[in-house]
Amino acid sequence: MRIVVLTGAGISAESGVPTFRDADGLWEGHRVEDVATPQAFAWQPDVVQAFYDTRRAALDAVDPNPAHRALARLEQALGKDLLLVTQNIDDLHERGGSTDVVHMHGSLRTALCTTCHQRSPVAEPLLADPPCPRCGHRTLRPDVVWFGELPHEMDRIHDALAEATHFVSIGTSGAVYPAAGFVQVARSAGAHTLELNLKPSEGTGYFHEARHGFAGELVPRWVDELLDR
Ligand code: BV8
Repeated sequence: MRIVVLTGAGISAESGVPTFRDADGLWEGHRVEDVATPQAFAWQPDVVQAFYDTRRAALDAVDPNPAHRALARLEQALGKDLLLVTQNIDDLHERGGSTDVVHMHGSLRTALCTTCHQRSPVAEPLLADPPCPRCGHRTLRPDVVWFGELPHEMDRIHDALAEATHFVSIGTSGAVYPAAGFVQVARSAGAHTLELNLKPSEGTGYFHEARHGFAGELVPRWVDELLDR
């Protein structure tokens, strides 16, 4: 078995991290283009920095849930035969025990310097405009992939999709590309495709199998099944 797992905001919902599109979702208070685009950062950097500072601070008040921990168990069992790809910028996979997580849309825990292009752990809110610990310039931005920017590690992801025997999508609405297109890539490479989501996603029709419910229940049950088998 060579498995690629893709996760979205839904896997962190039961931990208390708001999703994007559900009611009271992140996008409720903000228009995507006002906070998650390079244009927005150029136009109103303080609003954008505050948006991500708030989400970063909120991470200290939440914990991983049984779905995160079940995927860490799966990594233990499968090692390199599992590639865990997340669209999430929270650190709950790592705090749940996963050690090799591809953050294709970036992370809240690091900052990116637009002068020296190096990453560094975030030590204080970026709204305070702290100097880059590497080059000293006060040009740090959130280390997230905004709309119109290329996601990270796309080659590694596509190589794994081409080899996969199983592709599993957890807690994502399938509304944002290129992540929303992975199921088709995996399926055309011969993988069995499974959706674990609260309700049918926009791409639910592309999956061989779909189980709908809470990730905190569906994911541990699926991992147990797989490991028993
Ligand atoms: C790019 C980081 C090109 C920031 C994010 C093809 C067609 C159409 C449009 C495009 C296309 N290709 C590209 C585009 C444009 C765009 C796009 O897809 N637009 C959409 C809106 C149509 N894509 C891009 O711009 C991408 N970049 O294409 O670059 C390029 C090429 C070469 C060179 C340069 C550039 C970049 C996209 C990444 C943007 N950044 N995040 C931040 O976090 O603030 S996207 C962000 O939104 C998330 O990371 C995630 O990807 C997406 C949110 O989706 P989900 O995670 O799925 O969350 P959502 O709330 O929507 O759904 C939650 C689901 O969970 C629901 O289904 C719900 O039912 C379920 N659920 C809830 N609770 C539970 C649950 N399930 C289980 N248990 C529960 N308890």
